Amino acid sequence: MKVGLVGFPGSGKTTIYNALTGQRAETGYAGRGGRPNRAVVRVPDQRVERLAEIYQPKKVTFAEIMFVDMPAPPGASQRSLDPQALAAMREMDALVQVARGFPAEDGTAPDPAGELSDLAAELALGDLAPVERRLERLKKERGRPGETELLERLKAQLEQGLPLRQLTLSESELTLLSGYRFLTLKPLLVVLNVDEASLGRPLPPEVEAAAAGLTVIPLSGRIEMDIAAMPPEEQLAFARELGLSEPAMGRFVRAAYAALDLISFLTVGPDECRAWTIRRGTVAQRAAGKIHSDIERGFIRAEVMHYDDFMAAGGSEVRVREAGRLRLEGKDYVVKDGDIIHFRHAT
Ligand SMILES: Nc1nc2c(ncn2[C@@H]2O[C@H](COP(=O)(O)OP(=O)(O)OP(=O)(O)O)[C@@H](O)[C@H]2O)c(=O)[nH]1
Ligand SMILES: [Mg+2]
Repeated sequence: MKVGLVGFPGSGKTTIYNALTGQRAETGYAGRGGRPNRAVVRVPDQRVERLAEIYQPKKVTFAEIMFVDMPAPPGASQRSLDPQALAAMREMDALVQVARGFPAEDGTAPDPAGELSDLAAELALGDLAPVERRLERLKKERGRPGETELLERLKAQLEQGLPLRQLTLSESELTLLSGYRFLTLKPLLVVLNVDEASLGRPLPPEVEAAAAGLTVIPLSGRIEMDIAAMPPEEQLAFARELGLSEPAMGRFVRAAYAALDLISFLTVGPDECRAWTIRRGTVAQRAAGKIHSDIERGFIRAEVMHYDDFMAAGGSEVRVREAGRLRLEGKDYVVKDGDIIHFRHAT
Protein backbone atom coordinates (compact mmCIF):
# COMPACT_ATOMS: atom_id res chain seq x y z
CA MET A 1 0.00 0.00 0.00
CA LYS A 2 1.30 3.44 -0.95
CA VAL A 3 0.59 6.23 1.52
CA GLY A 4 1.43 9.80 0.54
CA LEU A 5 2.35 12.40 3.15
CA VAL A 6 0.89 15.65 1.93
CA GLY A 7 0.39 19.14 3.25
CA PHE A 8 1.66 22.64 2.93
CA PRO A 9 5.33 23.68 3.01
CA GLY A 10 6.98 23.40 6.39
CA SER A 11 4.15 21.46 8.05
CA GLY A 12 6.59 18.73 9.02
CA LYS A 13 5.98 16.08 6.36
CA THR A 14 9.62 15.03 6.15
CA THR A 15 9.94 15.03 9.94
CA ILE A 16 6.90 12.75 10.26
CA TYR A 17 8.23 10.62 7.40
CA ASN A 18 11.47 10.13 9.32
CA ALA A 19 9.49 9.33 12.47
CA LEU A 20 7.45 6.66 10.72
CA THR A 21 10.23 5.08 8.71
CA GLY A 22 13.36 5.62 10.79
CA GLN A 23 14.98 7.29 7.78
CA ARG A 24 17.06 10.44 8.02
CA ALA A 25 15.84 12.53 5.14
CA GLU A 26 16.78 16.18 5.26
CA THR A 27 14.17 18.44 6.89
CA GLY A 28 13.68 22.21 6.74
CA TYR A 29 14.45 24.32 3.70
CA ALA A 30 17.42 22.17 2.77
CA GLY A 31 15.02 19.33 2.06
CA ARG A 32 13.01 21.42 -0.41
CA GLY A 33 12.59 20.80 -4.07
CA GLY A 34 14.30 17.44 -4.20
CA ARG A 35 12.80 14.14 -5.22
CA PRO A 36 10.11 12.53 -3.10
CA ASN A 37 11.42 10.40 -0.25
CA ARG A 38 10.15 6.82 -0.26
CA ALA A 39 10.56 4.03 2.24
CA VAL A 40 8.86 0.73 2.89
CA VAL A 41 8.19 -0.17 6.51
CA ARG A 42 6.86 -3.30 8.09
CA VAL A 43 3.60 -3.10 9.99
CA PRO A 44 4.22 -4.20 13.59
CA ASP A 45 2.12 -7.32 14.28
CA GLN A 46 2.60 -9.46 17.38
CA ARG A 47 0.49 -12.23 15.88
CA VAL A 48 3.08 -12.81 13.19
CA GLU A 49 5.80 -12.94 15.82
CA ARG A 50 3.91 -15.48 17.93
CA LEU A 51 3.15 -17.63 14.89
CA ALA A 52 6.80 -17.55 13.89
CA GLU A 53 7.75 -18.81 17.37
CA ILE A 54 5.39 -21.76 16.89
CA TYR A 55 6.17 -22.65 13.27
CA GLN A 56 9.84 -21.69 13.19
CA PRO A 57 9.56 -20.89 9.49
CA LYS A 58 12.47 -20.18 7.16
CA LYS A 59 11.05 -16.74 6.53
CA VAL A 60 8.87 -14.26 8.43
CA THR A 61 7.13 -11.54 6.45
CA PHE A 62 5.17 -8.62 7.86
CA ALA A 63 2.63 -6.51 6.03
CA GLU A 64 4.23 -3.44 4.50
CA ILE A 65 3.37 0.17 3.88
CA MET A 66 5.29 2.42 1.53
CA PHE A 67 5.42 6.02 2.71
CA VAL A 68 6.04 8.72 0.14
CA ASP A 69 7.03 12.17 1.39
CA MET A 70 6.35 14.80 -1.21
CA PRO A 71 8.65 17.81 -1.10
CA ALA A 72 7.30 21.30 -1.56
CA PRO A 73 8.77 22.82 -4.72
CA PRO A 74 11.44 25.49 -4.13
CA GLY A 75 9.79 28.84 -3.48
CA ALA A 76 6.38 27.23 -2.97
CA SER A 77 3.76 29.57 -1.66
CA GLN A 78 2.22 28.78 1.68
CA ARG A 79 -1.19 27.44 0.77
CA SER A 80 -1.36 25.98 -2.69
CA LEU A 81 -0.42 22.77 -4.45
CA ASP A 82 1.16 22.66 -7.88
CA PRO A 83 -0.09 20.34 -10.64
CA GLN A 84 2.94 18.10 -10.18
CA ALA A 85 2.06 17.55 -6.53
CA LEU A 86 -1.55 16.76 -7.46
CA ALA A 87 -0.40 14.27 -10.08
CA ALA A 88 1.91 12.54 -7.60
CA MET A 89 -0.95 12.34 -5.09
CA ARG A 90 -3.15 10.54 -7.62
CA GLU A 91 -0.69 7.63 -7.57
CA MET A 92 -1.29 7.00 -3.87
CA ASP A 93 -3.69 4.51 -2.28
CA ALA A 94 -4.25 6.77 0.72
CA LEU A 95 -3.24 10.25 1.81
CA VAL A 96 -2.05 11.57 5.14
CA GLN A 97 -2.22 15.30 5.60
CA VAL A 98 0.36 16.71 7.96
CA ALA A 99 -0.88 19.95 9.54
CA ARG A 100 1.50 22.27 11.40
CA GLY A 101 0.61 22.68 15.04
CA PHE A 102 3.85 24.38 16.17
CA PRO A 103 5.19 27.90 15.49
CA ALA A 104 7.24 27.97 12.28
CA GLU A 105 10.93 28.86 12.36
CA ASP A 106 10.14 32.41 11.27
CA GLY A 107 7.65 32.70 14.12
CA THR A 108 4.46 32.26 12.07
CA ALA A 109 1.76 31.02 14.43
CA PRO A 110 0.23 27.61 13.74
CA ASP A 111 -3.12 27.44 11.98
CA PRO A 112 -3.82 23.73 11.52
CA ALA A 113 -7.59 24.22 11.08
CA GLY A 114 -6.90 26.67 8.25
CA GLU A 115 -4.48 24.22 6.62
CA LEU A 116 -7.11 21.48 6.75
CA SER A 117 -9.79 23.55 5.06
CA ASP A 118 -7.33 25.00 2.51
CA LEU A 119 -6.04 21.57 1.50
CA ALA A 120 -9.60 20.24 1.26
CA ALA A 121 -10.41 23.13 -1.10
CA GLU A 122 -7.27 22.48 -3.18
CA LEU A 123 -8.10 18.80 -3.54
CA ALA A 124 -11.70 19.53 -4.48
CA LEU A 125 -10.48 21.94 -7.18
CA GLY A 126 -8.01 19.32 -8.37
CA ASP A 127 -10.91 16.87 -8.83
CA LEU A 128 -13.26 19.43 -10.33
CA ALA A 129 -11.00 20.15 -13.34
CA PRO A 130 -11.22 16.69 -14.98
CA VAL A 131 -14.98 16.48 -14.22
CA GLU A 132 -15.58 19.76 -16.01
CA ARG A 133 -13.40 18.72 -18.95
CA ARG A 134 -15.33 15.48 -19.34
CA LEU A 135 -18.71 17.22 -19.07
CA GLU A 136 -17.60 19.61 -21.79
CA ARG A 137 -16.74 16.64 -24.04
CA LEU A 138 -20.06 14.98 -23.27
CA LYS A 139 -21.83 17.88 -24.92
CA LYS A 140 -20.32 16.73 -28.22
CA GLU A 141 -20.05 12.97 -27.79
CA ARG A 142 -22.20 10.24 -26.30
CA GLY A 143 -21.01 8.99 -22.96
CA ARG A 144 -21.99 5.90 -21.07
CA PRO A 145 -25.56 5.63 -19.77
CA GLY A 146 -25.99 7.89 -16.75
CA GLU A 147 -22.51 9.34 -17.05
CA THR A 148 -23.56 12.98 -17.44
CA GLU A 149 -25.97 12.80 -14.50
CA LEU A 150 -23.30 11.18 -12.34
CA LEU A 151 -20.67 13.76 -13.24
CA GLU A 152 -23.12 16.61 -12.60
CA ARG A 153 -23.62 15.17 -9.13
CA LEU A 154 -19.87 15.13 -8.54
CA LYS A 155 -19.52 18.65 -9.90
CA ALA A 156 -22.16 20.01 -7.51
CA GLN A 157 -20.34 18.40 -4.58
CA LEU A 158 -16.88 19.61 -5.61
CA GLU A 159 -18.07 23.15 -6.35
CA GLN A 160 -19.04 23.41 -2.71
CA GLY A 161 -15.50 22.37 -1.80
CA LEU A 162 -16.77 19.06 -0.44
CA PRO A 163 -14.96 15.73 -0.90
CA LEU A 164 -16.40 12.99 -3.11
CA ARG A 165 -15.93 10.41 -0.37
CA GLN A 166 -18.97 11.93 1.37
CA LEU A 167 -21.23 10.94 -1.54
CA THR A 168 -22.91 7.57 -1.61
CA LEU A 169 -21.69 5.93 -4.80
CA SER A 170 -22.66 2.45 -6.00
CA GLU A 171 -20.10 -0.19 -7.00
CA SER A 172 -20.89 0.39 -10.67
CA GLU A 173 -20.55 4.16 -10.32
CA LEU A 174 -17.20 3.71 -8.59
CA THR A 175 -16.08 1.43 -11.42
CA LEU A 176 -17.09 4.04 -13.98
CA LEU A 177 -15.08 6.65 -12.06
CA SER A 178 -12.01 4.57 -11.28
CA GLY A 179 -9.94 5.99 -14.15
CA TYR A 180 -10.06 9.49 -12.66
CA ARG A 181 -8.24 8.46 -9.49
CA PHE A 182 -10.04 11.27 -7.65
CA LEU A 183 -8.07 12.77 -4.77
CA THR A 184 -11.11 13.41 -2.59
CA LEU A 185 -12.20 9.80 -2.99
CA LYS A 186 -8.96 8.51 -1.48
CA PRO A 187 -8.95 7.67 2.20
CA LEU A 188 -7.53 10.64 4.10
CA LEU A 189 -6.05 10.74 7.56
CA VAL A 190 -4.78 13.81 9.41
CA VAL A 191 -1.61 14.03 11.47
CA LEU A 192 -1.60 17.08 13.70
CA ASN A 193 2.09 17.80 14.19
CA VAL A 194 2.29 19.46 17.59
CA ASP A 195 4.95 20.80 19.91
CA GLU A 196 6.23 18.60 22.66
CA ALA A 197 4.39 20.80 25.19
CA SER A 198 1.01 20.24 23.53
CA LEU A 199 1.17 16.45 23.60
CA GLY A 200 -1.67 14.88 25.53
CA ARG A 201 -3.90 17.95 25.23
CA PRO A 202 -7.31 17.44 23.70
CA LEU A 203 -7.72 18.42 20.06
CA PRO A 204 -8.56 22.11 19.61
CA PRO A 205 -12.27 22.35 18.72
CA GLU A 206 -11.57 24.30 15.51
CA VAL A 207 -9.28 21.47 14.32
CA GLU A 208 -11.93 18.92 15.15
CA ALA A 209 -14.49 20.95 13.19
CA ALA A 210 -12.21 21.45 10.18
CA ALA A 211 -11.35 17.73 10.12
CA ALA A 212 -15.07 17.06 9.54
CA GLY A 213 -15.15 13.46 10.67
CA LEU A 214 -11.64 12.50 9.52
CA THR A 215 -9.40 10.68 11.96
CA VAL A 216 -6.86 13.06 13.51
CA ILE A 217 -3.69 11.63 15.04
CA PRO A 218 -1.73 14.09 17.17
CA LEU A 219 2.01 13.47 17.02
CA SER A 220 5.08 15.48 17.86
CA GLY A 221 7.15 14.97 14.75
CA ARG A 222 10.41 16.13 16.22
CA ILE A 223 10.29 13.89 19.29
CA GLU A 224 9.08 10.93 17.28
CA MET A 225 11.87 11.44 14.76
CA ASP A 226 14.39 11.31 17.59
CA ILE A 227 12.78 8.15 18.98
CA ALA A 228 12.81 6.48 15.57
CA ALA A 229 16.53 7.23 15.22
CA MET A 230 17.35 5.32 18.44
CA PRO A 231 18.32 1.66 18.58
CA PRO A 232 15.08 -0.39 18.45
CA GLU A 233 15.55 -1.87 21.90
CA GLU A 234 15.64 1.60 23.50
CA GLN A 235 12.71 3.14 21.64
CA LEU A 236 9.87 1.85 23.80
CA ALA A 237 11.46 2.84 27.11
CA PHE A 238 12.23 6.33 25.80
CA ALA A 239 8.68 6.80 24.49
CA ARG A 240 7.28 5.70 27.87
CA GLU A 241 9.50 8.23 29.66
CA LEU A 242 7.85 10.94 27.61
CA GLY A 243 4.41 9.65 28.53
CA LEU A 244 3.79 8.01 25.16
CA SER A 245 2.40 4.48 25.11
CA GLU A 246 4.71 3.44 22.26
CA PRO A 247 6.61 5.00 19.35
CA ALA A 248 4.60 6.75 16.61
CA MET A 249 4.80 3.90 14.14
CA GLY A 250 2.62 1.53 16.16
CA ARG A 251 0.06 4.19 17.11
CA PHE A 252 -0.04 5.51 13.59
CA VAL A 253 -0.45 2.14 11.93
CA ARG A 254 -3.30 1.09 14.18
CA ALA A 255 -5.17 4.34 13.62
CA ALA A 256 -4.44 4.18 9.90
CA TYR A 257 -5.67 0.59 9.56
CA ALA A 258 -8.88 1.45 11.37
CA ALA A 259 -9.47 4.64 9.38
CA LEU A 260 -8.63 3.01 6.06
CA ASP A 261 -10.69 -0.09 6.88
CA LEU A 262 -7.74 -2.41 6.46
CA ILE A 263 -7.37 -5.82 8.08
CA SER A 264 -4.78 -8.57 7.95
CA PHE A 265 -5.11 -12.25 7.28
CA LEU A 266 -2.28 -14.65 7.99
CA THR A 267 -0.61 -17.59 6.32
CA VAL A 268 1.57 -20.09 8.18
CA GLY A 269 3.84 -23.01 7.43
CA PRO A 270 7.40 -24.27 7.66
CA ASP A 271 8.48 -22.03 4.79
CA GLU A 272 6.90 -18.75 5.77
CA CYS A 273 4.66 -17.04 8.32
CA ARG A 274 3.18 -13.93 6.86
CA ALA A 275 0.61 -11.14 7.25
CA TRP A 276 -1.34 -9.89 4.23
CA THR A 277 -3.27 -6.63 4.15
CA ILE A 278 -6.72 -6.41 2.57
CA ARG A 279 -9.74 -4.12 2.69
CA ARG A 280 -12.42 -5.21 5.18
CA GLY A 281 -15.14 -7.03 3.25
CA THR A 282 -12.77 -8.78 0.83
CA VAL A 283 -13.97 -12.27 -0.10
CA ALA A 284 -11.75 -15.35 0.07
CA GLN A 285 -11.14 -15.69 -3.65
CA ARG A 286 -10.03 -12.05 -3.98
CA ALA A 287 -7.85 -12.39 -0.88
CA ALA A 288 -6.16 -15.40 -2.50
CA GLY A 289 -5.20 -13.12 -5.37
CA LYS A 290 -3.05 -11.08 -2.96
CA ILE A 291 -0.80 -14.12 -2.70
CA HIS A 292 -0.82 -15.10 -6.37
CA SER A 293 -3.16 -14.64 -9.30
CA ASP A 294 -2.91 -18.42 -9.99
CA ILE A 295 -4.33 -19.15 -6.54
CA GLU A 296 -7.21 -16.76 -7.19
CA ARG A 297 -7.92 -18.27 -10.60
CA GLY A 298 -7.70 -21.90 -9.44
CA PHE A 299 -9.43 -21.25 -6.12
CA ILE A 300 -11.15 -24.35 -4.72
CA ARG A 301 -11.69 -23.52 -1.07
CA ALA A 302 -10.15 -21.82 1.94
CA GLU A 303 -9.26 -23.70 5.11
CA VAL A 304 -9.69 -21.12 7.84
CA MET A 305 -8.90 -21.06 11.54
CA HIS A 306 -8.92 -17.86 13.51
CA TYR A 307 -5.70 -16.77 15.21
CA ASP A 308 -7.49 -16.55 18.59
CA ASP A 309 -8.84 -20.12 18.27
CA PHE A 310 -5.41 -21.34 17.26
CA MET A 311 -3.75 -19.73 20.27
CA ALA A 312 -6.56 -20.90 22.58
CA ALA A 313 -5.81 -24.43 21.33
CA GLY A 314 -2.21 -24.03 22.44
CA GLY A 315 -0.95 -23.35 18.94
CA SER A 316 -1.89 -26.81 17.67
CA GLU A 317 -3.67 -27.23 14.34
CA VAL A 318 -4.71 -30.74 15.38
CA ARG A 319 -6.47 -29.43 18.48
CA VAL A 320 -8.17 -26.67 16.49
CA ARG A 321 -9.49 -29.34 14.13
CA GLU A 322 -10.63 -31.53 17.06
CA ALA A 323 -12.42 -28.56 18.57
CA GLY A 324 -14.28 -28.14 15.28
CA ARG A 325 -12.82 -24.68 14.76
CA LEU A 326 -11.18 -25.41 11.44
CA ARG A 327 -13.60 -24.25 8.76
CA LEU A 328 -13.84 -24.93 5.05
CA GLU A 329 -15.01 -21.79 3.32
CA GLY A 330 -15.98 -21.07 -0.28
CA LYS A 331 -14.97 -18.25 -2.60
CA ASP A 332 -17.56 -15.78 -1.24
CA TYR A 333 -16.51 -16.10 2.40
CA VAL A 334 -15.75 -12.65 3.82
CA VAL A 335 -12.27 -12.81 5.32
CA LYS A 336 -11.92 -11.64 8.95
CA ASP A 337 -9.01 -9.89 10.64
CA GLY A 338 -6.75 -12.56 12.13
CA ASP A 339 -7.96 -15.44 9.96
CA ILE A 340 -5.20 -17.96 9.35
CA ILE A 341 -5.90 -19.26 5.87
CA HIS A 342 -4.68 -22.11 3.77
CA PHE A 343 -5.94 -21.84 0.19
CA ARG A 344 -6.64 -25.02 -1.77
CA HIS A 345 -6.33 -24.37 -5.45
CA ALA A 346 -6.07 -26.18 -8.76
CA THR A 347 -2.84 -25.66 -10.64
N1 LIG B 1 9.02 22.64 17.09
C1 LIG B 1 8.81 21.69 16.19
N2 LIG B 1 9.36 21.84 14.97
C2 LIG B 1 9.13 20.88 14.05
C3 LIG B 1 8.33 19.76 14.34
N3 LIG B 1 8.27 19.00 13.22
C4 LIG B 1 8.99 19.66 12.29
N4 LIG B 1 9.51 20.79 12.78
C5 LIG B 1 10.36 21.74 12.07
O1 LIG B 1 9.66 22.39 11.04
C6 LIG B 1 10.50 22.59 9.90
C7 LIG B 1 9.89 21.97 8.66
O2 LIG B 1 9.85 20.56 8.84
P1 LIG B 1 9.88 19.56 7.60
O3 LIG B 1 9.68 18.20 8.15
O4 LIG B 1 11.06 19.81 6.75
O5 LIG B 1 8.56 20.06 6.84
P2 LIG B 1 8.06 19.63 5.41
O6 LIG B 1 6.58 19.61 5.49
O7 LIG B 1 8.72 18.39 4.96
O8 LIG B 1 8.53 20.86 4.54
P3 LIG B 1 8.64 20.95 2.92
O9 LIG B 1 9.20 19.66 2.44
O10 LIG B 1 9.51 22.10 2.70
O11 LIG B 1 7.24 21.18 2.47
C8 LIG B 1 11.86 21.99 10.25
O12 LIG B 1 12.70 23.01 10.70
C9 LIG B 1 11.52 21.04 11.38
O13 LIG B 1 12.60 20.84 12.25
C10 LIG B 1 7.78 19.61 15.66
O14 LIG B 1 7.11 18.62 16.00
N5 LIG B 1 8.06 20.62 16.54
MG1 LIG C 1 9.89 18.02 3.26
